[in-house]
Amino acid sequence: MTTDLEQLRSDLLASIDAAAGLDAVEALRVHALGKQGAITGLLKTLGGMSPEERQEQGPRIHGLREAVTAALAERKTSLERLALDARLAAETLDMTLPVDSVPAGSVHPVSQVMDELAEIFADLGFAVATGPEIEDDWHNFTALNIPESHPARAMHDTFYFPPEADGTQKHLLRTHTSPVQIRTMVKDKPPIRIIAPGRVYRSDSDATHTPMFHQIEGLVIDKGITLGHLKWTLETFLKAFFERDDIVLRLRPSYFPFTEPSAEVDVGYSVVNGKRVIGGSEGWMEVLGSGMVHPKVIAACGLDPNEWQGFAFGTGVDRLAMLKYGMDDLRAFFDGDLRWLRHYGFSALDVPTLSGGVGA
Ligand code: 2NL
Repeated sequence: MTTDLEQLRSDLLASIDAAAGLDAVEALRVHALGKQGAITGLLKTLGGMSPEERQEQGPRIHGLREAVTAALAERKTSLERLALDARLAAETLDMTLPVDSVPAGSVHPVSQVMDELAEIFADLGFAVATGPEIEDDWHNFTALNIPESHPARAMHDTFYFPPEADGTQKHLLRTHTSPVQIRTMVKDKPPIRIIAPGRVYRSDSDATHTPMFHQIEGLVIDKGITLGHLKWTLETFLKAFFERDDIVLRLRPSYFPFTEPSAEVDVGYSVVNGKRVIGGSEGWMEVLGSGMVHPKVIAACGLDPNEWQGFAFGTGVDRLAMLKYGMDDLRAFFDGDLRWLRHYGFSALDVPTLSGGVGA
């Protein structure tokens, strides 16, 4: 009996120790401690023993049951820990994997160009300003010296929201980013140097117009600002953006309600493989609108036009992207076609810098 118990104990403990999985541990528990189990069987024999025998065998059989129970629990815990370790190891992410070697999204050319513009103008001391896309009549038109009768205010150009319950304030989708500059002039003390890039909306849709497009405007307000500052700024910007030194500018008199005098900015282009590229002097292409900020606009923002002057300019970001990266269909910009995005998109790591070439 003694050797049988010792044998059973060492067999069971060895099997438990060698159990390969939780299923094997459970099978051993049933085998030893289940209804038909070996130890359960031994416990049942206690009832038929003489008191002396029971006094001797009882503690030994109970001791065996406790040892086996403890060994099962210990093996179970260690197997669970091994399983967790294996899972943690399997689910590890290798943070050192190069991002551009796996299939990933791309940066839209409009976003890339916006980043390039922010980088170039930051170097010239301009901050990026943003504002709401849902504007009111005053910030979008009135403060910019655009009269009630101006065609830009017509329903067919501007997306208006239904009137308020009291019939007053007309909300609209901003038709340009100028209201961002108005808000900055109202809020901040000059000197001001900002660019305002963002989405703008006009009720227009054909091969060359989309109802939503992207604009960037720039504004400088300071003392003693002249057209010379405007021309130098635009020339420096265009050279950095198109990454060429042979950029020539022509300022042509024009009209905007919010600038006086106003000038359209033409840039010299050349023809390469049948396509127009910026730079050289084979012809002129209109690229920006600009001018000296109208005194009425400065006054509308609560500043004294005799003390503060400035220049402003504006252009289409989508068009700048097309000119620089050679796309010829504006509508493709907003189709979300994956083949187009893969072809014209930029890597997330391709961050524009002045030293690396903004369009590197
Ligand atoms: C264009 C022309 C322009 C401005 C935008 C501006 C803004 C304020 C005051 C005065 Cl707050 N001017 N912006 C000035 C001249 C031209 O944009 O062709 N845009 C696409």
